[in-house]
Amino acid sequence: MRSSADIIQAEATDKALTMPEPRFKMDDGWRVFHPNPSRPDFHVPPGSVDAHCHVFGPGNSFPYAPTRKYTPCDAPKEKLWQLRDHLGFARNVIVQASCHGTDNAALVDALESSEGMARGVCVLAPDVATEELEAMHRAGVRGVRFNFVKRLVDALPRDRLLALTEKIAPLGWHIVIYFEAHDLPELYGFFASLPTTVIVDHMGRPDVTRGTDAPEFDLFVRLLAENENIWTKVSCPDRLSQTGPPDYADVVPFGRHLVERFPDRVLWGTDWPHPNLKSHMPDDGKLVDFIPKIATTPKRQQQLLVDNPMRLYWPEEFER
Ligand code: 0GY
Repeated sequence: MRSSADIIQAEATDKALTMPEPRFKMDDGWRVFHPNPSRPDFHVPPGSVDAHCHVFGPGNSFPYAPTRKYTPCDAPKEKLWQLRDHLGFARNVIVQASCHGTDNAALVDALESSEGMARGVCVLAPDVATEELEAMHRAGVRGVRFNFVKRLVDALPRDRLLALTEKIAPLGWHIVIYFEAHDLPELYGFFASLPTTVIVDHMGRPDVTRGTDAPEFDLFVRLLAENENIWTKVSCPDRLSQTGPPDYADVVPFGRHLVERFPDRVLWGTDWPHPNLKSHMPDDGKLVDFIPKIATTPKRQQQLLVDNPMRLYWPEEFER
């Protein structure tokens, strides 16, 4: 007869066999996404799109890039689909995060298992082959991200970025740009020269303590006013706010200003699983409750959450 010690040992062995050791350990102090987000009070319109979110790994199947500047917790596609359903969204746009470098395998895997309900934005190496781009297009990739945030990446030189712009042209992809407000003066001319639709992440990351009439935000608004091909995501109050959750009150004037001024060039996303947040981990339900504060009428909400992202990512299904 087996003793209880033997049984415990056998169970431990079974567990070790079924649950391989994680190959990657998340960074010390890494904040894991909210385990149990609230159900939002705000009901998003039918067909809404979460137009900025990520998948991370799992690292054992989709290793994190050797060049990464952080190692996150795993945030697999199944969790993302659960969150989508819980919040009342229908679709996702998944953006390749810097921890996966230019290996878009986790992104493509998520797109392929989404039954057409997710599109993607990838990150490319300068020498990417045309066949690779075409395969990503078939999987649902519709854009490339140029990241200028120095703590996340060493940005490619501009001539390389322009060469990539030419490579994606035959596919009709757009460009997503991520930068911090203090770098905009230097990057302004480059952004204005991009020939595709261009989408700026997280409102160009304003310093919200400086108010909407500060010169930095003014410059950002000018970028959109002068370039009709440039859009922005009115996302990440959790990343920008100093007053904090659950209201993120200091971010409201920025989001509202952009939604009112450029109603057909704004997108919204959760930014799940919220990489690199230091102050707190947002409750995704409360982030959804932020939406009606910046898009204050049903018409604006429909544009922000359905019409604009559908026009860009699912034009074949958009019939307005
Ligand atoms: C950030 C936010 C993000 C990180 C990344 O590529 C990335 O690692 O995108 C984000 O997407 O919001 O500032 O760390």
